[in-house]
Amino acid sequence: MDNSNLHNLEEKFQAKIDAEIKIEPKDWMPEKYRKTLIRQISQHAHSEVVGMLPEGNWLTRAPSLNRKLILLAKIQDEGGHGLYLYSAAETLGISRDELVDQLLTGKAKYSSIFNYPSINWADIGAIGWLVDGAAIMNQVMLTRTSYGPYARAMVRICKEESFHQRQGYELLLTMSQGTDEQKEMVQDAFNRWWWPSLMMFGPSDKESTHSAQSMKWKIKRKSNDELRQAFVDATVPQAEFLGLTVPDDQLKWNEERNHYDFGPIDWDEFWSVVKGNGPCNRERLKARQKAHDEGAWVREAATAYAEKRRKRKAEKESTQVA
Ligand code: FAQ
Repeated sequence: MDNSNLHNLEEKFQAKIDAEIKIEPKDWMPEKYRKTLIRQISQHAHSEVVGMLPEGNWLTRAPSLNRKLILLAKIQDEGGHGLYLYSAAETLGISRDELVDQLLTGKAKYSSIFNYPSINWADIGAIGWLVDGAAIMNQVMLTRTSYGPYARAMVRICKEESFHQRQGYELLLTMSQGTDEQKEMVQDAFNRWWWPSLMMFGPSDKESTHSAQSMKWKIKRKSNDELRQAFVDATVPQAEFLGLTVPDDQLKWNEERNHYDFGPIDWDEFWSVVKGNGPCNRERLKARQKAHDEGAWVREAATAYAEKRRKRKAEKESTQVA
C-alpha cells in the first residue's frame, strides 16, 4: 500500500473514532491501534485471572458458609471476566495460546495489585471494596471505549464488579461493628491495600507512555491521574463511615479544588512490583503455571471431543449428499 492510501485510511479511521462510531473486528485499523488493544485487553484479562489467587487463598477459611458462597461466586465471576476479555483480544487476530504463553513467560504484564498478599480475613473485604472499587472507576469509562468487542464485554463486567465492591464493603462494615480485634484487622487491611490501590491506576499522566495516543483513539477516555483522584474523592468518605483512618497524613479536603489532596505515591515501589519484584510476583506466576500444567488433560480432552464432533458432522453431511 502506498503512503497516500495509508494516510487516507488513517484519516477515515480517526474520523470514525471522532464521530463515536465503534470499530469492529473486520474494520480496517492501524496496526498500532490493534497492538495497543491486544496489549491492554490481554493485560486486563491476565489481571482478572491472576486476581483470583489472593481471594482463592481464603476460600477454605471463610468464617461462614454464607461468606464462602459469596466469595466463591465472586472468584468465579473474575474467571468469567478473564474469558470475555481473552475472547475480545482474540477478535484482534491473536490466539488464546499465545496470550497465555505471554503471561506465563512473563512477557505480558498484569495489574500490580495482585502481587500483594491477602494476610487476614479483612483483606477479602478490602480487596472487594478497594480493588474492585478502583477497577470499576477505571472500567466504567471502558464501557465507552472505541473498540466494540471490548466495550461490550465491559458493560457486563461492570455490573458484576459493582456487586463485588458492595460485598467487600458490607464485609468490612460487619467487622467494623465487631470486637476491637476485628476493628484492628480492618484497619490493618486498609493500611496495606490503600496505597497499592492508588497505584492500580498506573503511572502519573506525565510518566504514562501510552495515554496520549490511547486518548486520541478513545481507547482511554480519562487519564490515570483523573481516575485516581475520582477514586480518592469517592473512597475517603466511605472509609470515614467505617471509622477508619486513611494511612496518609497529607490527606486533606481542598475547598478550592473541590477534591482531596493526597500525599506522594511511592513510584519506586510501583515499578519494582511491575518489574516482577513485588511480595508475591513469583508465587503468582508459579500458581498460574501449575494450574496450566494440571489443566493440560482438559484442553486435550476438549480438543479430542471437538474433533470427534467435527468428523461425525462431516460423515453425516456426506451420507445426506449421497
Ligand atoms: N500494573 O502508559 P501507561 C481487576 C504499565 S482488573 C502493572 O499509563 P496504559 C478486577 C502499562 O501496562 C484490574 N502495570 O499504560 C479484579 C505500561 O506498560 P507496557 C486491571 C501497569 O495501558 C478485582 C506502563 O505501565 N484493570 O482488578 C499498571 O495506557 C479483584 C505505562 O503505563 C485493567 O487492566 C499496573 N497497575 O494505562 C479481579 C483495566 N499500570 O504495557 C480480581 C484496563 C500501568 O507499555 C479481584 N487497563 N502499567 O509494558 C487500563 O485501563 C490501562 O492499561 C491502565 C494503564 C490504566 C491500567
